[in-house]
Amino acid sequence: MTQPPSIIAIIPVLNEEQAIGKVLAAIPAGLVARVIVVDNGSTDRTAAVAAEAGALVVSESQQGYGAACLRGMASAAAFRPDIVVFLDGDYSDYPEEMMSLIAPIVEDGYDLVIGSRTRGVREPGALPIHALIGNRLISFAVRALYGAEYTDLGPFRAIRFDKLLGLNMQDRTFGWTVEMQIKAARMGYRILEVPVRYRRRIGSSKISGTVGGTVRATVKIFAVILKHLFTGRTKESE
Ligand SMILES: Nc1nc2c(ncn2[C@@H]2O[C@H](COP(=O)(O)OP(=O)(O)OP(=O)(O)O)[C@@H](O)[C@H]2O)c(=O)[nH]1
Ligand SMILES: [Mg+2]
Repeated sequence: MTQPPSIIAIIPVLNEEQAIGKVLAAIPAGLVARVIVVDNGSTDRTAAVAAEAGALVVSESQQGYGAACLRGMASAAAFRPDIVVFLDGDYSDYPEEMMSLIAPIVEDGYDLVIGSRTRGVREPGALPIHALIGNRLISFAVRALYGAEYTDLGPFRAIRFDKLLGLNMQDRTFGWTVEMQIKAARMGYRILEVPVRYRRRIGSSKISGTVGGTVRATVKIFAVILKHLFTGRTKESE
């Protein structure tokens, strides 16, 4: 890895005009070469606020968390980064903790570092009980099926860019995070979880704040887990 490493942050956003400015302001100065904000069809001033704060704003018209992350990856490629960091644009993550995700890659040779909200301190209500239960069930299933010791599917994560490309990411919705974790485990990547803090989002909740949204996301994630289990078996038996 070149010294110092080139780091790009990718933030998918859908109507986060109240939050995105605070997220961008909290990213440690000088740590990242560029912040890419992927506007996923916002109808508010999200894109303008992000551009005013100095981010590179790109747009992805097809909605979905994974679609936005894939667009961010495609834009990041032009910068030939060593490492990319993903985080949410709703101010739930603490961008000032970014170095704790990057340091294990730079100093200790990890490929993927995931910020675990269950290992970290959460503001009451930031991860409602149904979201915690969904998260537990998923982590348990991934451990049972793939042997990977994950405790969370948190959005705040850093990964070597070459290793990310090697995963051939496909999921265009909320299966994106678990897809990355399953594939990284299967590829034998060096993976680390570090505790991160998590607070209540700014703006209205779209997924985990509602039981219906959480159930839909959990079902989707289980579908991804099973799909990869089946695909892996097929490949192994070829
Ligand atoms: N829900 C949703 N979020 C998107 C989409 N595209 C990008 N995002 C952004 O992805 C990040 C994660 O989405 P959130 O809605 O915060 O999902 P969550 O944290 O599970 O749930 P809540 O914070 O309760 O809404 C946020 O920065 C969103 O603005 C999309 O199509 N749907
Ligand atoms: Mg959120």
